[in-house]
Parts: sequence; structure tokens; C-alpha cells
Amino acid sequence: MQRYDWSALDEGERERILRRPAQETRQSTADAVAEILATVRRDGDAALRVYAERFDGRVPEAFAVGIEEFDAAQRDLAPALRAAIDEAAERIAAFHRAGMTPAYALDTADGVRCERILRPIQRVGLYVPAGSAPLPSTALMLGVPAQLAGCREVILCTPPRRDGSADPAVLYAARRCGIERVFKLGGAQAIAAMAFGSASIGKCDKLFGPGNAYVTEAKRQVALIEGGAAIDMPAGPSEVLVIADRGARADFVAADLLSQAEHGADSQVILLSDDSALLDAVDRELERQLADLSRAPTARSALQSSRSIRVDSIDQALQVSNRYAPEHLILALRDARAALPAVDAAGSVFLGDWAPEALGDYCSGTNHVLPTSGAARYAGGLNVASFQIAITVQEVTPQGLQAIGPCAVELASAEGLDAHRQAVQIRQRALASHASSQ
Ligand code: HSO
Ligand code: ZN
Repeated sequence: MQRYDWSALDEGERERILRRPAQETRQSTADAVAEILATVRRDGDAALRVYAERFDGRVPEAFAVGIEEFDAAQRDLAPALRAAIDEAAERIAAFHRAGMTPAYALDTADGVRCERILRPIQRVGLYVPAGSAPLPSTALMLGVPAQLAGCREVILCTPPRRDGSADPAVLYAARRCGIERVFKLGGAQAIAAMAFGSASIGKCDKLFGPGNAYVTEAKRQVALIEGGAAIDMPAGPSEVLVIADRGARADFVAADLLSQAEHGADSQVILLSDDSALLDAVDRELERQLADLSRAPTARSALQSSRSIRVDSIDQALQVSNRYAPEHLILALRDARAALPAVDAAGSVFLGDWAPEALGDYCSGTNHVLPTSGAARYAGGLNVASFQIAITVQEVTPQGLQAIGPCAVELASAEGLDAHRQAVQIRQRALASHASSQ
């Protein structure tokens, strides 16, 4: 890791070391994606078959996973993995259920009742990547809140494996969330199919889930196209920022940094400490632990561009963290809870020595689809509300119209919108003539 001393840096250098590498999509990627979207929109399943042949090397008999494949996945999956998926799903459901916002109603004036009611987004599409590893945990993080929201149609696309089958753990996790429509389809063409619909794949209102550069670019483009689909959030490379104090264990800290670094060479890893000896110890631990990691080359290249920063105090570390707004923030502090009020921007926070990010990734109950690239400054992670529409309602009695009508008339006059004013006054007059005729 490259080492810096925060107080010794000038403003420009501070800015530079906290900057994420530019996520500019190469024009060639954007063009290739645009072509795939247009072709799938025009030719539907026929285009999906052409792309399956080109990118996966085979055209499946059907994109949809059949009941036999679901059953086989359930039967063949190791019982311990099945149990872990069940256990994780239950905790994720418990936490997400508790966070659901209730409908509410309030009388804002006599005879004026305002309400907010919630409806599930009707048709949602989930994307579960399989690039460097199949991610059944992602199927749970998307599927559980979709199920709690009560979305009527939930479809899931995941790339096929080499033998043309879908990953059994992903299938088991999907079924666990009540998802029966799974398609063996990956890449930009999967996003196109869900956004525009085809003979075999239903059109979706909103798309969710992470993916590679093509998937991410496809989501970005369909969100801008008239008649496309909304998306959950733009997904950049995964990030962790760790703040560790003198008492932190270097082996724990190193393990957390590596668990982020192994995701991809572009993973963002930052360590802040007020203790230089700890920073040195973490460097040594990284080397030691890297020796046994199956994905060491990936982790190593992510660490090459990662930063280890000495700060004057933990307060200063928290300021740096707020400026960076990390997707994951680990507070490896003796009193981590006491630091929490100073956290203004982060996707998910892990308090103390015993809360590795890996628990949040899988099974603590929080969601692992979180804002990256600094989006934690203004947005939170995925939750049940991401799968819902909040609809407001107002119900007004004659008395209510009399109570608040003059306010609307005044504002309509100020805006010069006579029809607005008239819509209120026509009712005021009706009420007045009704009253005088009594
Ligand atoms: N850390 C990733 C999620 C993940 N980790 C899935 C393991 N599996 C992004 O938050
Ligand atoms: Zn992870």
C-alpha cells in the first residue's frame, strides 16, 4: 500500500489521493452496448440467441430455467450451503422487514386528510453476476427485499456456466425468495431483455443488481432511453475504508482489506490510523496473508493503488472518511460506537474488531448493494423502499375546501395561473350558493 501522512499533504494532494480512478467507460464499450440494446429491442429472442452464441459459445434450448433444473439444484446442493443460504435469508428478511416504512395519514386541516400509501413496483428485474464467481449472496440481497415489497413479477437473469446450466446456489437462493422465473442470460443483452422485454422475457419497470462494465453501462443507457427501465443505482468498483486505532489487531485489519481487494483489481482500499506502528504491522500482515490467498494476484493489484494514511487523530480520520464517503466503513476502534455520531457519509458501517465487512456481505442482515464512487454522500443502500412506490393521497370535505381554498387562490393568483384559481373558486361559489339556498 502507498503510505501518506495526511497533515503533510497540501489540499491538491489530499484531493488526489482520495480521488477514485476515473470511471470513464471506453467509447468502444458504450458503442458496443448501444448496439446490443438496439438489436435486442428490435429482434427480441432472435437477438438473444445470436449473442448467446457469440458470448457464451452456445445457444441454450431455452433461456428460462425449468422446474427440473430448479429441483436438481435444490437436491444436489451441499446441505451445509443450503442451510447457510436459509440462515442468511432469514436474517436479511428480519432486518429488512423491520425497516419497512409504514403508510401514514394526517389531517393537515379540518376536512383535509393527506396520506402516503405504498405499492410494490409491479415488474422488477434482478441481475446476479457470475463473472469471477457466482454470487448467491447477491441473489438474496436483491430477492429478499423484492419479496417483502410484494413485487408481482420478479425475474432474475444470471449468466450460464460453461456447461449451459445456471449456478445451483443462485437458483436455490432465488427460489428461497419466491423467484420462479430465472433466465440464463448475462451481459448487456440480459439488461436489454429485461428493459425492453422479448417473447420469453417480460419487460421490467426497474432493474437491480451489480455487474461488469458492460452490464453497468447497459443499465446506465436503458435508464436514459425513453421506454427503457429505471435502475437501482450506478455501481462502481467496491470500496472499503478502515479506521484503526492503536489497539486494533493488524491481522484483523489486513484480512478486511484483503477481503475487499480480492473482489477485483479495481477495488478501492483505504486504511487510516493515528498509529504508524499499526500501519507497518498491517503491511507485514498483508504480505503474510497474501501468500495463502487463492486470488492473490487480483488482491495484489488492487493493493498497488490502495492507500495507507497516517492521521493525527481519529477525529481527523473521520473527517477524511466523510470526505471520501466510502461504500463500507470499518471502525476498528476501542470505542467504535462513540465515533458513530461523527459519521456523515458511508454506505454501511462496521463497528469494532468483531464486525468484518464479510459478515455484512453475507449474513448479518444488512444489504450489500451499497452506494459506491462517493454516492454515499447522498444515497443509502438497497432496501424494501427501493422496490416500492410511495403514492400520496388527499381527501377533502367541503369544510376542508373552505379551510384551505383561500390559500390556493392566493398562490394561484400570484403565479398567474387562472385555471388553477378557478378550479378552487368554482367550488367555493358552489358551496356559497348551496349555503344561501338553505
Ligand atoms: N462486497 C461486495 C458484496 C459481496 N461480497 C458479495 C461477497 N459477495 C459489495 O458490497
Ligand atoms: Zn465482498
